[in-house]
Amino acid sequence: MCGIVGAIAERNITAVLVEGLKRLEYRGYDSAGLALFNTEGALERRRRVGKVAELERALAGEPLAGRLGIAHTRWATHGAPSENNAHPHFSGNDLAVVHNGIIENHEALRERLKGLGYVFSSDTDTEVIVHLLDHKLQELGDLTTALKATVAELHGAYGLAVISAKQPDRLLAARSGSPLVIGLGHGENFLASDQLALRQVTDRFMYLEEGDIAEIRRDSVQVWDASGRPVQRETVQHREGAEAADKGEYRHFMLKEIHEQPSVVQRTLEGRLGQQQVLVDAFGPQAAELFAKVRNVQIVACGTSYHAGMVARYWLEELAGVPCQVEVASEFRYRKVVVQPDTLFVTISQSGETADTLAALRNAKALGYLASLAICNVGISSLVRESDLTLLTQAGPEIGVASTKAFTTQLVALMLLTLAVGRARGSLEGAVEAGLVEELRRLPARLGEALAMDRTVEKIAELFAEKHHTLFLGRGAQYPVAMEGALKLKEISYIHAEAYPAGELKHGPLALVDSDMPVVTVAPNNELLEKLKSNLQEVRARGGELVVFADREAGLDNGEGTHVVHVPHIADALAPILYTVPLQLLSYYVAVLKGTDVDQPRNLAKSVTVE
Ligand code: HGA
Repeated sequence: MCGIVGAIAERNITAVLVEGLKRLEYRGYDSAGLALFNTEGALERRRRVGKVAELERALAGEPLAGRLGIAHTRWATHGAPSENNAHPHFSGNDLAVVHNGIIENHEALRERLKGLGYVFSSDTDTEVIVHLLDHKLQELGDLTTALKATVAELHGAYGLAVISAKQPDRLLAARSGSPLVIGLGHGENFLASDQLALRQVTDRFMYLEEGDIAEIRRDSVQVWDASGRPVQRETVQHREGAEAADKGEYRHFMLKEIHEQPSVVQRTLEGRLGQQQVLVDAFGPQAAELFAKVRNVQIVACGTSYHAGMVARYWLEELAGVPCQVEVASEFRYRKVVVQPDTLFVTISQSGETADTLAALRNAKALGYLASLAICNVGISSLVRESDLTLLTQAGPEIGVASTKAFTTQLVALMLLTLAVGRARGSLEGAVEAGLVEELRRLPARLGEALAMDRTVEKIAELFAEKHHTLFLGRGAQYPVAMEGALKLKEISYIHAEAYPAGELKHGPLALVDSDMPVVTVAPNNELLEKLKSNLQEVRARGGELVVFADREAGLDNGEGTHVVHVPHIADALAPILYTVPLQLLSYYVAVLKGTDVDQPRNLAKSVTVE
């Protein structure tokens, strides 16, 4: 979602800010802007609706130079995506703020500030922050002290960056509910909402924690914690992953990330498999003891991660014999929940900053769960920090807004969880675990074979380019895979797509099937195949065009209106992971044919850090 970049240096930092914004572009946004303390000693800003390229064009026409500045990409929550609403927001001519998040008491603050004579020039919640800060600054005289007093009055979530022409020796930051990281340089320092934005200038980072306020100068950084005490935050050095913001030989990040799946799945398995069993300690030192007590599992997640959780429900009940419930976080967090004794609370999120999932975890803490486990792709995220146990997926930064490699690595992590819980409870036979461990070792190679279907799927995609609707069918653990397939197609090709458990077809959706509604089915070679074959007949009988992804041994072949794509053979339990790949490729190629913005689909954003 929104991105923040800031810098204080001895050189002109305009290019650093613009490059930082570009590196955050993948998160999705509607406008961008920056403000600099210019060479004449005044604050100046440029803002544009649309892509960072628009802002760059504006800067090319009217250049801006300075050694202290803040920049922002906005994904509107309060007020339309317009130039007036784009950040940075100013109070007078000498104070500027950029903000990620939502200020919940903005209406009350706005009324109060209007009463004090402030005139608002935007519809955003953010503008109350800058005027309140100005008011405090006039009262208290020092910018850092004024920021501390300001945040004490804000309700909601924020990551803030602040500069003032009155005290141009510092860049200030405040974090509550929205991540911020300081990038450490030599004689210069930086700030961003994601370290990716700063990989061009440093590999040393200091992550701010909830409630922290930071005063960043050219050659020093001072942090205060939520209680106002000065604290030292650890400096971490990241050596790998600088290349992640680069598409390499691929046309889109999404295609690159689809093709990375064999290697990131391999990385997710590394260090977690023994000879014949999953290494439970991978989940944390107390995991073995806790897992032995688990009598229920509650999974909470959003979007693609929710689909991963739905697959895990089939695995946990079938293989580990544990009752499992799965719910979307935005529902769970506002519902009165009855907690069964000894329930493990599992959250799944790529970024670990998903607002609804984080809120659900925070609520769950008071409800008496046995323990919380986060399955997450970002080790330094809030979700990880606030959970008792963690299993990190090793997908690396995911830039395409439509999640691909994060999903398959989440599935791998959830299979590891299933096996670990099953063994700890004594409900999974050693031989079954050993067999699946062996299959997991082979999984990266199988995924590589599935990627070799690339060209075949590209051809099949032509069937969809002119269609307006698509139905996805699956049975058992392939039903959530069908849901994920439908979500991908919706997200990037804007074709209306729905997923149904195949057995539900005749209870309603069959009425919609005609030549404008192709039907996509995932049909591995398991005991549900015969039933699925009858469902397919039902579609053919109504003139619907069928695309079936099936095991070679499934006994399904091409026919009139039926296109069968053979998927490499795999053990049933792992089929959901493998069958995801051709569905990702399908949505990708349909989107390419339709000419949509594959990596940054309209209206969507990566890492949904607002409610
Ligand atoms: N509420 C602010 C910032 C929005 C945001 O953080 N989006 O991710 C606005 O609407 O400008």
